[in-house]
Amino acid sequence: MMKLWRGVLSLFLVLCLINIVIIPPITAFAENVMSAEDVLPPAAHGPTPSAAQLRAHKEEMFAFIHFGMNTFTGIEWGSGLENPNSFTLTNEQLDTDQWASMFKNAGFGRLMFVGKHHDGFCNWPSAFTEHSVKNAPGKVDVLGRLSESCTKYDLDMGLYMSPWDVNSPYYGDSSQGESVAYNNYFMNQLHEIMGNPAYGNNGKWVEMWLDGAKGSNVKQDYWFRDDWPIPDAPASWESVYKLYNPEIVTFGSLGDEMHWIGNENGIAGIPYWNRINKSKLREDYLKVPSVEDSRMLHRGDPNGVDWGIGECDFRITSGWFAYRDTNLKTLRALGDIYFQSIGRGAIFLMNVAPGPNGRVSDAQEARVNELGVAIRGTFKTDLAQGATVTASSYRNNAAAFKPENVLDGDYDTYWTMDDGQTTGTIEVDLGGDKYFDVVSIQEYIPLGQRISRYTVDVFAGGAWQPFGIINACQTIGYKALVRDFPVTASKVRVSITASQAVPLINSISVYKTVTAFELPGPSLIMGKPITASTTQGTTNVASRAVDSVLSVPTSTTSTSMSMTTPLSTYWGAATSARAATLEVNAGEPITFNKLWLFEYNANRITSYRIEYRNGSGEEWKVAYAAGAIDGETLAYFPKVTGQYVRLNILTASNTPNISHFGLYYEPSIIDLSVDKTSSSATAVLNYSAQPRQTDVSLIIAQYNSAGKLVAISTKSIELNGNNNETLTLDAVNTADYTFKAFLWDSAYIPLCEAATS
Ligand code: FUL
Repeated sequence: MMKLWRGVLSLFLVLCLINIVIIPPITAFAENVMSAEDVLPPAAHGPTPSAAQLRAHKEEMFAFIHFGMNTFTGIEWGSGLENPNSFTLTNEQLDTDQWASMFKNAGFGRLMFVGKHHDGFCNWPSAFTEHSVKNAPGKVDVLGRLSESCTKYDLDMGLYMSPWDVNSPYYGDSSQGESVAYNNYFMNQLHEIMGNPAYGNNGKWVEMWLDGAKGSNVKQDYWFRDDWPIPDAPASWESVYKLYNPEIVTFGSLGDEMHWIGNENGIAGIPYWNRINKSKLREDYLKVPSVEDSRMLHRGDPNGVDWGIGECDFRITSGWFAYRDTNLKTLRALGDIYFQSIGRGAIFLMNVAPGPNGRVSDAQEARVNELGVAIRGTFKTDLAQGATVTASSYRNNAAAFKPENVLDGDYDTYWTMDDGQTTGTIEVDLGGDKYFDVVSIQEYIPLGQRISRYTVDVFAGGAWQPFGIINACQTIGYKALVRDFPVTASKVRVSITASQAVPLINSISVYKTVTAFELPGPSLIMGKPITASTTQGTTNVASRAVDSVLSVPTSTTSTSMSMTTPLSTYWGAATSARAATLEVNAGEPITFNKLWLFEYNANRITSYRIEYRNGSGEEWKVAYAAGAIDGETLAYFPKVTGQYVRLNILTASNTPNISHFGLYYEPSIIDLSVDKTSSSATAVLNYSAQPRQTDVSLIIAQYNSAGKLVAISTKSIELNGNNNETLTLDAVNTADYTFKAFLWDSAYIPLCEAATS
């Protein structure tokens, strides 16, 4: 909490503001017919994860670090001809503690580090090549230093080694037959790393990451695994890394324990099965990989005979290496990836790229920290705790398989039914209205993945209503995070409608996301008549600014691998314009207190206002005013009502364009007011509707007539019911001073603000 406070305060200053079982009737009298020991668990169905795979599932968040020669030369794929002198890093500069602690604090369990990339330059002093840090001026053993830090912060380590090596003279050299030379070189390097206790977390590695990229027209066989692709090869890479780490898993695109997800956008398919067919992928690899194979990697295979885990890799910026520290993904974009990877039963694998100074840039580090705060904030309070659970039936009425097991926090206890029963419902009574937008469900995969269709409903406003627009409720697997717009409901029901064998569910939880992860809901001005003061051409017309529901569900039937990009259409002003208005007639007065804006090209608009009025001849009133949009802005303000609303873009550094202009009303928001007396000022916060499970900070600040901050007072609050809060600040002087009150959520997103006039 202290940390949060410090964060809030510093950000503030920087910004310069400034068990009761309800047994269903059929089973009500049947408890104890058989004791737990008499009733056997269901037999495993299909493939099951190994212990090492289960460990990977449970870690959920993996980090990637690309750092190497490319960091210094500013390219993505090096030529292998680079001079080691270009690698100017010094031991003093390198801050691997920053890398490791940043990821650990944000909740990552594993860090994948690039030992060597396609250019072959080794991040450790390899005895087998001259193309390594040993010949760079600083002679920094980056791998060694990172290993120390991962050991210190206890972060599991995975080793990325590019099979494709454009520097090595052995690569493609078949003079000894079967490309022996390169395979020996690669294995020597693996011995060098894996056999050295100075490398790895406490000398151990949990994953070997073998990148599938290979240049065209290169002929080089890889002795990947004992049984594949050359079963009678004299040795295999696998035999080396397993020698030192028997539990290690392999990442590859060829039906390995861990596999590529089929894109580099961090997104698993719908449905997504943790089942694949190794033999099919391997067979095709030797021919031409087919679209079918990519689809198998993206969605798994419901009939797959091997357990496989997709890693959804993506970059936090636009490059794998640091040369482009641009297009830093917004917190919301990271949240969407989180829900489309972990929320579909796959792994979130995010790359961060430290710069040539050996540090992750402040901007990237701040974003990783925010991500950690947002995830912790979202999953901190399970609203299903203390709920009562009932199910349509449970296995032989044995307590060992009772519905309450889904709430007990024990991974290895689950609710299941009798063998052969492939449909059924489980209902969680939250004991009163709760406000939430995520239902998390886990299938007990140690006995195999089974469920292929289900629905989630919530009891809201006296009726059952469908819930879950994003995950389309097909598979569950390790975890399904079913999302929808925030709802107030008292019960959650999961109905399994199709399953390959009797379903097993070990957890159901209910959460309210922090603001930064919320789905915005349909905007009040979506599809309404809109006019722009200026438009570029006939395509990027004003209506495109109000045409999207954000994060619309992906089609469940499409065979396309690409994701919908709901923000890909936009309104654009005429090229020379640096100011513009977008005016909407909502048809009737609308009340709104929340704004969501996305620029199509980030960082162009430098100041704007949201204005409203009721009659077309009335003066415009300001609902909200701000500076740069910074790509995306989510803002809350005291509610206003008007039939006409407009986005008034006052200044821009380049042609403004907007891909989403949305206005919303959120009843749980908060009325914030601030009043001053002769010696103090008081901020009063009222929140009278649904509870929001969000840690927030109430802040009151005093400014002198020059706008300089002279006093500040803060209070940490949990918004968890109908309530109000008061915060008083002893004023420095109240004559011509102004006061502002702010409410910020735990990810430092401003929820609302009020000012004395
Ligand atoms: C790709 C490589 O070509 C990229 O440079 C990066 O390493 C990524 C993780 O895998 O195949």
